[in-house]
Amino acid sequence: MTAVHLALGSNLGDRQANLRAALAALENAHIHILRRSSTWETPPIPADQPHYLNAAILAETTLPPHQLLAVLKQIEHHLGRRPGRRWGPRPIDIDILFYGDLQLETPDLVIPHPRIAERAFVLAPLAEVAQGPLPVLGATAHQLLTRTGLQGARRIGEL
Ligand code: A4P
Ligand code: MG
Repeated sequence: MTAVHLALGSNLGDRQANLRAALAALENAHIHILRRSSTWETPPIPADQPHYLNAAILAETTLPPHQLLAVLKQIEHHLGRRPGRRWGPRPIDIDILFYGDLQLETPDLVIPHPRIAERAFVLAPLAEVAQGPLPVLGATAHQLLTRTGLQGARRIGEL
């Protein structure tokens, strides 16, 4: 079993329902959720799209990294995501933030996720499920969040 941190985002349709459906689908795919963050509402980057709901989870899985990515893409497709522009609006996005303390750079999978340290929409929920120093990065999510500021992210309730 490997401990993995995943980030979830939704800015189309019933955003909270999309996040919850993703959690149920993860459990069905043998990705066992150990901790879940609150739901956060966050301003979109880039700005020309609806606001996001974001969340983060700590889970454990026996799936190797690329199989985990394949399962996440299947779940995204199942929940209605279709290919669109990069960083464009989507009913669900599920990213691998960390996979144990693995460092990986392949054309289709980079771990840790490259943009964690600069994004409050990732760090604010992550800080709720990852208390200690983050794998590879060394700092805690809370410390990184102190540097970025909340960037307009606000906790809106339970996931
Ligand atoms: N990929 C590489 N590494 C990873 C990883 N660690 N986890 C590849 C997941 N995927 C990874 O992703 C594009 C490709 O990245 C995948 O095919 C996979 O092979 P995608 O989900 O299809 O497209 P994307 O999400 O638009 O691209 P990307 O680069 O993952 O974007 P980000 O950085 O995730 O940004 N604003 C707010 N407020 N909240 C958000 O959640 N999300 C984004 C997406 C932009 N702005 C946002 C939010
Ligand atoms: Mg993504």
